[in-house]
Amino acid sequence: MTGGAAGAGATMVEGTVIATHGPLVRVQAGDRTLVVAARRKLTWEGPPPEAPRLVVGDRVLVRMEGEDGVVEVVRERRTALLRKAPHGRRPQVLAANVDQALIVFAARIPTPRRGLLDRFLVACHHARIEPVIVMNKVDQGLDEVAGWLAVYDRLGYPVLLVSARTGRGLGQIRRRLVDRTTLFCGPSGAGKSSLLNAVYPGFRLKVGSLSESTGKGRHTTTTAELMPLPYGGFVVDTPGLKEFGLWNLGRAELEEAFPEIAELAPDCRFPDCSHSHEPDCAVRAAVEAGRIDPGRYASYLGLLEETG
Ligand SMILES: Nc1nc2c(ncn2[C@@H]2O[C@H](COP(=O)(O)OP(=O)(O)O)[C@@H](O)[C@H]2O)c(=O)[nH]1
Ligand SMILES: [Mg+2]
Ligand SMILES: [Zn+2]
Repeated sequence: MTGGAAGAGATMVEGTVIATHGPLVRVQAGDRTLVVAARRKLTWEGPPPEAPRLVVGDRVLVRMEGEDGVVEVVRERRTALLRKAPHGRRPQVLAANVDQALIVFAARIPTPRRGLLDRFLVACHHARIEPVIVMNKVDQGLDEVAGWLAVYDRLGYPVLLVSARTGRGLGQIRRRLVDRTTLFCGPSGAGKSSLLNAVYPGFRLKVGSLSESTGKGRHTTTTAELMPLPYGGFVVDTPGLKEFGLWNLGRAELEEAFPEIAELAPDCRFPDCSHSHEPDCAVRAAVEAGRIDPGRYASYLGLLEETG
């Protein structure tokens, strides 16, 4: 680029933020990966975001002059995955524009926990991210989870039965990843890294490291990274599930995230029934009659205590 008037020779490039490093961000624009600065006063399209800081997944416009680029404009976020910061009063955005979450559990080891699954389904609902339940390690047998998988199937959640070890179901995962931004989440040891490596060996993620499975070790980063897929789309592997969501969760939103409860709520005696102790509660009646799964109801009651 030759000199001239300010701005001459500049081009605008659109891309996706795949990592942030302090003042620098890495942006994927087609086949190109750019490392650029972010302008201090960014222009945010759409309504002001809850946390106006660039995060992975943000769609941005970069002004390029030769090799140098500056992020100037951020597109409106379609979705924002929020988490409660450990001591903060403000939410942290973990990733923007995530389309779907693959919630990965192991069929037997480590023991899948209903409470975690339901918590994550609520977080997805809250963030308007489509959840997909992935039961990995089906080579270990399905005896322990068959019952509750049926519950989620009946509620309309997609449930995939897969095995990173035998390759079962990997085609279904691969098809779901194309051209979308997908978050992999689930407890440590469930096989997230194994599944990612199996669907795209180019990731070469470390599998089953002790520090990761014991939690506290080296894996203390809270910033996610987006990994571009060769067939279009991005995936993001995340640290533990407990880090997530339930920011500013109100009682009405909690109820909405449990379709089988929301459906019966109008039949309760009190319009503001919490379905925990009130008389003439249609939800409790349905639990007692076996029409609402007791595990789901237990998850609801647990989360009810976290609502503000
Ligand atoms: N039997 C079996 N083991 C698996 C499968 N997928 C992963 N594993 C094992 O489970 C352990 C944890 O896997 P990893 O991918 O690190 O889990 P992550 O913590 O969720 O990323 C490793 O020892 C893997 O070899 C599977 O489909 N079947
Ligand atoms: Mg992992
Ligand atoms: Zn009720």
